[in-house]
Amino acid sequence: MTKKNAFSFVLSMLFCNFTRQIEKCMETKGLSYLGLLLFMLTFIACEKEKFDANAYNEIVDYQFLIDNVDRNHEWCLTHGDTITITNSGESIYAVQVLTKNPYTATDAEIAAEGVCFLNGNMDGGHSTTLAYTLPIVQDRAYIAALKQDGTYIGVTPFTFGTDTVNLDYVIMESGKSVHTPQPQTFTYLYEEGFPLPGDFDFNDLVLRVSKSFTELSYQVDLKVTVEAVGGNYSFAGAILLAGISYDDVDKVEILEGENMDKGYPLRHTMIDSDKTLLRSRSGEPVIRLFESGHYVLNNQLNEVGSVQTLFYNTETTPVEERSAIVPSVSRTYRISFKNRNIARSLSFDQIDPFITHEYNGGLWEIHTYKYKFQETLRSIYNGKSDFYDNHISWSIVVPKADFRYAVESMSLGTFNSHTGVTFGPYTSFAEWMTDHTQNNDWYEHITYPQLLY
Ligand SMILES: [Ca+2]
Repeated sequence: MTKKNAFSFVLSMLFCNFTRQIEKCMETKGLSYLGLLLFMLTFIACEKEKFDANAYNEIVDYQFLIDNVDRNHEWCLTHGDTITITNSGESIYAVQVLTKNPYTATDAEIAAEGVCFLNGNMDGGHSTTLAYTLPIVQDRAYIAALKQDGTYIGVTPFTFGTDTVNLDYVIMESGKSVHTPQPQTFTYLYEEGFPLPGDFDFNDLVLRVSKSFTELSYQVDLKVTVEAVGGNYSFAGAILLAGISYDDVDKVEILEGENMDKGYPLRHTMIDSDKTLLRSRSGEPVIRLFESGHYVLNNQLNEVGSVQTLFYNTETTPVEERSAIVPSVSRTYRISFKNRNIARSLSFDQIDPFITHEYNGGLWEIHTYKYKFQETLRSIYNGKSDFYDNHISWSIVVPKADFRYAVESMSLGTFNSHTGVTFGPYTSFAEWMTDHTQNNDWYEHITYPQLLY
């Protein structure tokens, strides 16, 4: 029995839904003294026929691959703000917030964009307020001014936190040509099985989400790409737009015309609707992505008529009947809001892709850490989400479009406080875990590229 299986076993004890097999577990290789201690704790919990939150959290702590996780960790690699941009001239048609200077950098991204419009402000000029999100290590960004035909007039830098910039009073840097900025794109990593601890390789689902703007100021496009599915559990996927009312959305269209899981032939058990726009339990919009992550990447059923749950795009040398390399799958969801201010203020902070899966007779949701305890489609916790409040996340949001995730079963980075040894493709990930104020750019520093997909 592997360490992972041993702990799944212990967790099963914790949830008191199987016959006890103590002798078998005592013989388990790899179950350490602490594991046994935790096992006894859970055994006691089972004797009381109730869930022991302390024992559960000790097991999660033990199974997580890094000692001494910072108790104040919020798993956050970005910061966001709004900025108001004004000008009195007629030549500027649109403004953008860019992550870098497109005259010099080849990889600038558009973090926000708005058409200037008359707002009745004091000097009769134009004013627009945009929400943007940057990597937490980045304090400087750029405002770009554009003509109606989309060509760049110039850019000016600003410091994160600036309230207002009047383009009449700044020097705009310009040049002959720009490297065309791309829509800002984040990578979302998921560990399967919550509330069970897994191997925390964070590749059980890998999504890329980019946000862009259309000519019509009340629309936002979210391009979603399923890059990898490196897990065994079946799960469905959706996106919660947090802090927005369902009633503020007019419609959501898929530009490619069909769902990611087009033709899914089995019964929908996780998200029991075919509609693209759903309403959360608390009245927020939810975009349905797919019923089966595995089916998105391989729509051929196996001989017995079920979805093939191989590891997709997490093993560089595929093993037959275990893993495969397949093309990623993308769809663009065009969200039409009823109010353009909501469209322009939609930030990455409010975009919460989540997965839902069956466990212990219920349907659980795995959200980004900020929304860990959201009960978007169903009630799960019955008011007891505190039981699971252990500062461990089953999801990481990386503010990088081409972030390289770990290969199958490999942690992003580990740290053992007894030996002082760090290991993994991103050793500074482990250091970030032990102190959330340090190494907030760990994803930019690859230690062992051979451990990455
Ligand atoms: Ca995995």
